[in-house]
Amino acid sequence: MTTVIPAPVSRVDGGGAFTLTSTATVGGESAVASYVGDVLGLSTSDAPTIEFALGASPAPGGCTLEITSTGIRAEADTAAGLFHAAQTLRQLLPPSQASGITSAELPITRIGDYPRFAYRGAMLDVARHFFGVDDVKKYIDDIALLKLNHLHLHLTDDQGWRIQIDSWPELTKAGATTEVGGRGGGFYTKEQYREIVRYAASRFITIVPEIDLPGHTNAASVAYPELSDIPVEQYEGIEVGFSSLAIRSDTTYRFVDDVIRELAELTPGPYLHLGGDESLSTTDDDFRYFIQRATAIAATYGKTLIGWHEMGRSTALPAGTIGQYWSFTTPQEGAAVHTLSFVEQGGTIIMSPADVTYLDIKYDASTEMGLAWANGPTSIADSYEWDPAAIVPGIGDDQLLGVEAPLWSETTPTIRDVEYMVFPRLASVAEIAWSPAGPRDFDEFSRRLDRFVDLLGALGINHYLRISGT
Ligand code: TNX
Repeated sequence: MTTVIPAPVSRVDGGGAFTLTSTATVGGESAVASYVGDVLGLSTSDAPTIEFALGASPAPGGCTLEITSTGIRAEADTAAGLFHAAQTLRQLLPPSQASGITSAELPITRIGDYPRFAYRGAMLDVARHFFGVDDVKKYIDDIALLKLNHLHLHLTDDQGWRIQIDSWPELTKAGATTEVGGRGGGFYTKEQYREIVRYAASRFITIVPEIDLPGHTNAASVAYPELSDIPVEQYEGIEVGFSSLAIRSDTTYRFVDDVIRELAELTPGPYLHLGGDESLSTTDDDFRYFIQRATAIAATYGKTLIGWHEMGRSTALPAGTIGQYWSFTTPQEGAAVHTLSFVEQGGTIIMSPADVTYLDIKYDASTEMGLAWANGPTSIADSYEWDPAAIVPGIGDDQLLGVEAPLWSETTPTIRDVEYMVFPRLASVAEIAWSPAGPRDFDEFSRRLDRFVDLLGALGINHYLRISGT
């Protein structure tokens, strides 16, 4: 019996229990030991009860967690692996002990674990509604529980531009004061953005920034009308696909160059996301011209580029550009071909099928927030019963970098609203990203989910109601 999400690769229980008390100590790898000490309210020591030891991993990115009658020992070849073992430990504790140990019984057990995919992500849309630094930090803490290791920030869209760019200062003036529903918007200064990146790194999470181009650019054109061929106005609605840049203007490429250069400087991680989705007001010729020119500029800043799958319409992508698939578990027109195009150009794929991973889709017809377009509603069972390697013929585990669950924020003005739509559904996607390939037993999963929901409650993470039991 395992209570952990994502399900570990192997678990062997020894029978009996180990009791952890408030006098227990934590030690070993210092970043992880002090994190666990903070979370569980325990002090650190050189002869600890809970030891995080750098050593061997069962497989890349993996860890071992052993609970014996005398103590707890995690071993991994990276600090990230130890951090993920710490998340397993947090989930094994009774939820009442999750933010401070008084006395907790733990099963004697040995868990050997490693991820199926290297990239396990969540996306937060901070453009349709803006979320401040503290909200994003809370979200980072939330998703770390599930061993996710990437947070994609959708930083720009028609409704707002959210990141300071020194060479184009109007972007965060006229371009940032709007959001859906008209509550005022906002943006991150460079220092605030760096703080988010640092905080994420302390949770072994890489920030993946997205500047969505050439569609989804109304806010940029409000700030700099010369970026658009047509006059634009501030926009606080939720339609998609109406905006585009001035594709044949050199000013547009000076803008792309400046923005990407400044963003690359803020980004220690390997990836920059350039969007490319739903450019419905850009002709096919213009789209290919733009993608070729913009990605060539972006590639000069030394990062691996990511694009939504439509970017695969271009056959001139920089080598290794990653495609993010957002069509359905049964691909819609063109989606499979565009996705395969990235692989043909030396890239890999991140799977975000909208009908199972979009966290802004309603859970059921009675969910007050959320959209319903992607074959919605999307129940927790729907989000659990699919396989990323069985969607696009020719895209199997070897072509997949990983899996990501996006939260688009048109209907979620606050981070509590975001949490409600995300939890517990993100647990399904996290298990698909981490645990070995199916078959998946939803009844068994939902028993683990009950306990996970109790943990969410204990940690003050807002969530949709439990789905089984009482
Ligand atoms: C589609 S799928 C979008 C977003 C919307 C979302 C709403 C994709 C890459 N783009 O612009 O916010 O649907 O669910």
